[in-house]
Amino acid sequence: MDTIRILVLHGPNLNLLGLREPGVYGHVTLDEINQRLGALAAAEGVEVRCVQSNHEGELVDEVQRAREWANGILINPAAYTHTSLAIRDAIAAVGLPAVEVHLSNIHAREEFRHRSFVAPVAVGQICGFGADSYLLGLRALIDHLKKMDSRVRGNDTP
Ligand code: CA2
Repeated sequence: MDTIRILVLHGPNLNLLGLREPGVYGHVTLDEINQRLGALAAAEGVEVRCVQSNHEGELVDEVQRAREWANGILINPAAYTHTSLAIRDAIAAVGLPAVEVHLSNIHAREEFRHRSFVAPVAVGQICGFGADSYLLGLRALIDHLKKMDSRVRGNDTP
């Protein structure tokens, strides 16, 4: 496989991480998360491009553009997780493997956070591990992409 390229998408308000409400979302900033993802990606020989937007349409645009350059998508849709049919449809339409991540355990929070529009079109969901959810998600996505590639090449080991 050529170099694996992954789009990391952060949804609305995640630019405030570490700066507001540390009791809920921790002290780690979005820049620190992106640096940690970059370090893991470099160690794995993978490229990541990190984008944050507060706008649903921009997130949809990024998902669509990813079709031209990325092999997979790591996404924390934030509040759009629970509302956005548009982001879900974009992920389904581009057909790139996506892993959904959340800092908090959305299933242990308010009922309105339990439903994810994105989860049914994702490879899987990782939540509740704070900033580590992103690193676990990136590892899971890289492993998934490598397994897909080895299946295509027919050198999959049982
Ligand atoms: O736990 C997560 O990662 C969430 O995606 C975070 C979203 C929330 O709506 C989801 O239900 C779960 C909220 C992100 C807001 O981030 C902030 C960061 C600092 C201060 C205020 C908000």
